[in-house]
Order: sequence, then C-alpha cells, then structure tokens
Amino acid sequence: MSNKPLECIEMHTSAGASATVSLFGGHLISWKPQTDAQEQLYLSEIANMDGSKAIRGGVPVLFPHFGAQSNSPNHGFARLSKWHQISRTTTIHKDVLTLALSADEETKQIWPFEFNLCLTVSLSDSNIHLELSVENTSENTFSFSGGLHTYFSTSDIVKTQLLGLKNCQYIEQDQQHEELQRIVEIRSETDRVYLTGERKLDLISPERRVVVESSGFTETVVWNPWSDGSEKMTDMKNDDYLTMLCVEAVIATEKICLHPKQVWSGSQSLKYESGSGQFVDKETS
Ligand code: TA6
Repeated sequence: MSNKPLECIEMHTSAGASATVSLFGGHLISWKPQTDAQEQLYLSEIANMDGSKAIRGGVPVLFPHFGAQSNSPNHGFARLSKWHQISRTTTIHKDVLTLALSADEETKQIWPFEFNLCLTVSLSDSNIHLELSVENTSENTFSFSGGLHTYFSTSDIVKTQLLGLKNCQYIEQDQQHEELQRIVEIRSETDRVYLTGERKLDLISPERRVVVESSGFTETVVWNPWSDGSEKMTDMKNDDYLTMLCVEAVIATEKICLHPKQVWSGSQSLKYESGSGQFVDKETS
C-alpha cells in the first residue's frame, strides 16, 4: 500500500485489441476490443490512482472476503496490494499475462494465512478472459470469499439491459426474491446478489453487446449505486451512475474452504459482439 504513481502493463493483440493492468490491485483498468476502439470498462475520472485507495472502476479483485469484515478493508486487501508479474506470453492473436500476490507481514496482520493468489488475463481479439486462482500455501485450512468486481461502461444506463437471469433467486437488502424479468433494467439503486455464478449473460447497451460468462464463482452481483450512492462516493462523479453497471463474478454468501495445498479457481470471460448492441424491445421480444 504505497503512494507512488501506478505501474501498469499494456497488453495488445496484432488486430488492435488492448488492455491495461495495474500491478497495484492486480487490477484490469482498461479493455478495448479489436473490433471497436471504444473502452468497455468504466473507470471513474476521479478514481484515486496513486495506490492509496482502491481504484474505482475496471475490475477490482476482491480477496480474501467479499464485502465488509471486521478488522479488514471492505472487499479485502487484494485490491490495495502490490502484485507482481509471474509470466507473459504473446502471440499474434493473444496476449496472456499472469500476476500474483502472496502473503506478507502486512496481509498477515489482517488475515493470518499464507496463500498464493493469481490473476491471469488473456486478451484475444474480441474477448478478454480473467482467471483467478487461490492456493492455500499455509499449514492450516482457511476459508475465503471474493471475486471480480467488473465495472462496465455504458453510454446510457436507462438503455442498458442485462439478459440471462430470469428465474434466479437473488438477495437484496437481506430479502430473497426471484427474478421475474427476462430483461433486467436499472431504474434505481440496485445491489443484488444473484445466487448463480454459471449463467451466460448478455449485457446490451446502445453501443454494443458483451457476453459475460463465469465459471467457478457461486454468485453474480449486479450493482449500480444510482444518484444518492454516487453522491456519497468521493471517487465517483455525481452523474456517473448513468454510465456504469457492475456485473460481478463472486463468492459472496458462503465462503469456500481450502485445505493446505488445495487450489480453487474461477473465471469471468467477456466477449465483445460487434454491431449487435441493440436495445431489446420488451413488447416485441
Ligand atoms: O459488490 C457490490 C458492493 O458490495 C456494493 O454493496 C457497493 O458498496 C460496492 O460493492 C462498492 O464497494 P467499495 O468498497 O468499492 O466502495
């Protein structure tokens, strides 16, 4: 946890896809697919980018817990820690980067276990695949939660739709509900934990469609703070709730137990579909 400017790794494919990953947080902060130079991830213009606070936007890595836990920063320390590069492999159509974070004196004061957390970012021409793995390198069993807190950009939240969650149970404000809509639209503060991590979702905004596929994670969080929530955050402009939506691959409600030497992994894959972004009319669909 330092105050130096962020050190970032730029990723590319020969067809023009690009991504930027910050070593602080092991944090993907930009993704532009080859078919379109537009940024696909939301990154707050007033995000704190000096390593003193978690970055507001991109894909924060949450570990060793999702949300609040006593004596630990919200969503854990991984997004506040300096990761290091393990490997990099580039071919014409693929750029693959692996970063890792392991225990040090600072993390052990918060969470007393040895671990190896790896994030592999695989950039291809219209797809980015994020794989998170957790290895228990300590002598004791531990349990963890966390996830990939992906912030998507949109030109208009009111014309943004999320498909694929119909009939899923979700928890919001401690109440369990069933999703009755084929098309989820955001019209107010939304902070839902859908009890599924394996569905294929379509995120449609006026400018494009992104197919979001996760595996290994147990839940999907859909979050937009809306106007009141944006105003309360010092690192997000008041109107930014209109141009972002989080669709997160997480382990939230029940921790995963890992014995010594065991490894868990989960992934979220984002596929950009050129030209297919169109508002689906509820009446005619
Ligand atoms: O994942 C959704 C959520 O847990 C929300 O409840 C909201 O608080 C958000 O994450 C952001 O948390 P942060 O610690 O980044 O301000």
